[in-house]
Amino acid sequence: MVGHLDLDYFYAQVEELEDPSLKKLPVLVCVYSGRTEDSGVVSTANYKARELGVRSGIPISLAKKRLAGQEAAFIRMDREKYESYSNRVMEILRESVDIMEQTGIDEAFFDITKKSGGSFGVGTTLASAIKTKILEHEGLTSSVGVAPNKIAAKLASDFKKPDGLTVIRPEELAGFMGPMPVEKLYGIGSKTARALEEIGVLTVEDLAKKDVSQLRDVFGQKLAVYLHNSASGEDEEPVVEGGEATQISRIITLKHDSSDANEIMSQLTPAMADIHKRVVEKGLFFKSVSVIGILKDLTIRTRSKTLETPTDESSTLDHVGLELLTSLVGEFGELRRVGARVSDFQESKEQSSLSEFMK
Ligand code: DCP
Ligand code: MG
Ligand code: MG
Repeated sequence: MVGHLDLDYFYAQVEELEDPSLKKLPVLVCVYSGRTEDSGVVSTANYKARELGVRSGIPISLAKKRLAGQEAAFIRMDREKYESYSNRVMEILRESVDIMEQTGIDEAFFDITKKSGGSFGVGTTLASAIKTKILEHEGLTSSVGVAPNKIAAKLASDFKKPDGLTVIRPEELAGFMGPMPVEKLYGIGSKTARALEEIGVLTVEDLAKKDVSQLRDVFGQKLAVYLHNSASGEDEEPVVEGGEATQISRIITLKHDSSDANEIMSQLTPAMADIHKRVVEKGLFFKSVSVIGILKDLTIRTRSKTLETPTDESSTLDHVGLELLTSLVGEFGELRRVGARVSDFQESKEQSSLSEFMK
């Protein structure tokens, strides 16, 4: 049983959360390129803005045109802020499921086959509890799909947005996927969609009716098999722990609840060494360090620090870790569980400002 979770209008929702007065307005989170006052693109927009024709990827100048005469909020993108919300959300998800694979800043696949015991009823309850936990702890709404495989789970999370929960049982798979336009299938871009249209394929059902030999001439064997299988709801792709590394973290349960930073640190050190090993294996340099504390009432508290320059040194991880941990227990007292996380990766110490901007 596979789930897919995607946060709703993510960057804009974070901005609304931090300033609720924005909720009544169209909100646009923008990446300003700095050339002229309006040059740059809209990174995302809240649903009010979308109703007025503003969406991710359009130029800010076009968005201004579409919103002419309206009061609207144009906000500069603050990726670090969204990343810290994202990390906490992903931590909640990771703790609630069997396996979790993050695939973007606001989305992840998860496997709950064991946790649900294979029952879609239990799966529905689990998915709903995850949504509630994210809302209660981070104030964010998300949309979740649960299905027998990844392709269908992703379609399901997208099916009802915002704040949706769509569960597709195996016997509902064909009926759910069939009427969807083929572009909705993962990996089918506009070019493939056009080629499919030329052979009379518009919907997933049309595609499922073609057999591999009919598709092979146009797409080659490999893509033909993929297209046929995904349209038929056959997808055995497993959910793989980790996924795109936007962060590396470990959480441990303390031998007993403690507010003594040095004592907690001695238990956290092996987990930090493991994080460091994974960083070095992947050839990454991190710019942010966080310490996560889970209190006795199971609330999660985090302290993060952004470094001046990216590093892969374990000594930095250790001393920043201790500093953050000291501040965390100073404010919240006894911890039950504790974790560390590095994030904001760069592949080398000196990354050009251009590639930084493109990121
Ligand atoms: N994003 C971006 N540029 C894009 C698309 C997305 O910068 N062209 C960023 C901003 C989004 C975030 O990634 O908030 C997540 O992307 P989604 O596609 O999940 O879009 P949203 O979360 O904004 O909206 P939705 O409610 O449709 O998920
Ligand atoms: Mg989203
Ligand atoms: Mg997304």
